[in-house]
Amino acid sequence: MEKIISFNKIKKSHIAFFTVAVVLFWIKTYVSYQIEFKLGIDDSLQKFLLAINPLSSALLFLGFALLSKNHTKKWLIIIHFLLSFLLYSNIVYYRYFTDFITVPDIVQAFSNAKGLGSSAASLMYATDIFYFTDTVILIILALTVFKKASIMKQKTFKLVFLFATGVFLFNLALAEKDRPHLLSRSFDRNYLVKYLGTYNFTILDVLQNIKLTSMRVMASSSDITTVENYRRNHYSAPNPAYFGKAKGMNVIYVSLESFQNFMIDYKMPNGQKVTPFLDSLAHDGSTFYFNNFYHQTGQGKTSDAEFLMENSLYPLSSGAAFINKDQNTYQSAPTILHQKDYTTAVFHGNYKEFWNRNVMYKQLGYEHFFDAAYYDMSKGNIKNFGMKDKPFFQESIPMLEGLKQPFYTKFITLSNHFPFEMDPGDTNFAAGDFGDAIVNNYFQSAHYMDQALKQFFDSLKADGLYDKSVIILYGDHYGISENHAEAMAKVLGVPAITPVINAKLQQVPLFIHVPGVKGGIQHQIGGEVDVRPTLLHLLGIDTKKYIEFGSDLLSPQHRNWALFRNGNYVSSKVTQINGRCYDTNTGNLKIDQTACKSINEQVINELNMSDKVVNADLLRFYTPAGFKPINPDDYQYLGPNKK
Ligand code: GP9
Ligand code: MN
Repeated sequence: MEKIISFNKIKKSHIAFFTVAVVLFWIKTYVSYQIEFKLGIDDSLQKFLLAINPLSSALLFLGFALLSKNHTKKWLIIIHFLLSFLLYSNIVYYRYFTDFITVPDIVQAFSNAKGLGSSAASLMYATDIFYFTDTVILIILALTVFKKASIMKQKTFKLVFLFATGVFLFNLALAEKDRPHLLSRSFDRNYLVKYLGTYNFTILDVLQNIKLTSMRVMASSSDITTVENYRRNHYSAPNPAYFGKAKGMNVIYVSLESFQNFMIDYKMPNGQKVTPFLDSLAHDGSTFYFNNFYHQTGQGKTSDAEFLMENSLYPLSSGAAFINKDQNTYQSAPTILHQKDYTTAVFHGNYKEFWNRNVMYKQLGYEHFFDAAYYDMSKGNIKNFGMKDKPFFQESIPMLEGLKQPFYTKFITLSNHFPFEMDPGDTNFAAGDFGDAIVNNYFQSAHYMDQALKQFFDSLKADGLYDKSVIILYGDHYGISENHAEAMAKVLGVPAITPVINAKLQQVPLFIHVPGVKGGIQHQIGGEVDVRPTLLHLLGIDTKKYIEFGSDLLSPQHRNWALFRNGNYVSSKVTQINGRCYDTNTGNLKIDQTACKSINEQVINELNMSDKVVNADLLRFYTPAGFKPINPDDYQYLGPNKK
């Protein structure tokens, strides 16, 4: 009898309904942490933090529903759904990017809406319905068991809120203890989520964005002085053997979509080479092939690689500079060369709004942007985001030939893009057999891209441009994310992907061909930020007066390490990953963990300096001697029919 009475009481209590909502949400979030995200949980404190952080968020956010006296249930369900939606969006995003969504990403999603559909769909599974079942359960409970739940007192809300804040502060204190400066040095989103949870991470991210906006407003011309001094002390003087060897030549950049360095010289189990053309460049002796070269991109992917190569500045720690910093002042390579009478142009078989390129390219000083409007985008020619590489190069050649020389141009390929699918008839190269469809496809699409590149080079040789142009090919970023570690271990023939192997998988190939200059395989360690000084020095332009962060790869003073956007780094001796120090060659943890300290300090300093320049738009206070500040309105990308 007593039991029935108390159950009747519970049915009428909003706080009981609230508790059910919190518990369901807590369990779901915790389960998602276990199955969807690879957060690298190392010890029992971290396990504990991971278990309580979804509780503190559930209490806090769902607690707001208790503010509404008359519609508590309705608000609980709405907030529950919105949080579930945020969680699920993060899950889908993580499956591809191994990263979490940030505020700038949401802005990006709107600007990149075209073409994202098929990518996103291939990351969603029928079983994902699980992430919304608890919301459905809540709706059913609200209409049945808790139909008559009565109004709750304000006092209860205050208590819940106090309790939630208490749990959160406890969570934060433990996290700070385990990982000091967690909030102040938020380079790595993985950490923030591991310690504070996905929802609190989103709140932090919103605050961070407000901070960044105010940084620009507060900055003054004196801030650039520190950067100038830093720059002066970190300049790698050009190598006299190469300085000016490409003076007056054309420049042709090719961005190789998602192309990783392990593919060079890779042979399928049947002995077939995947990229025979690129392999031949690596060994022809007249092309520089950098085989210890790393991508340094963040969430801006292809556009971050462009940003690094063109400005020698690091991309943003969150979001894409192409979208969030499109009004900054830049002194980019195309602008520098345009002021030396180069024609500047980009070729890309996708719509010009993608990655906000149509706005950003004006800031970077590009005169021409040959986007989708210039290509035959009919069905057979496109896949994924846009043009297939073969028709793309074929149709580009006459447009390239039409440019006044010397020119500085960039070609952005697309076929080797996630999920790496090919249309029937586009390749006869057999897919891999590594037990993972994405990884298997990767070999086919890379092979197709390789053939397209060969065809492009053949055309350049036929029309004589090959002998008058510096050609730079680079992989923009990884193609196969950490989520495919099992298959990648098979691909590489190793028992497992260790942290150091994973770091080395961030290597992308870099090729530089300079007519008349002997090349060869180059082992020095570098990253995308280093390409601009390397190129400008080859073209005979000293970079001393420019604010840039790269170190000329061919300079005898080259620093020989590469940092990643999250603060990890690789040097010839040590590799630092998430605060741990490894031996680069053996892959083992160093017994002496302080061995990583000295380069780590340089890395932190370097990222801080670059972030200052980009976040506070400091180049607006600095004009290199002889450089004319650009006016973006000088450029208009109106399409082939309007001039
Ligand atoms: C789209 C292309 C691909 O235009 O640059 O972008 P990604 O997804 O690799 O950043
Ligand atoms: Mn890309």
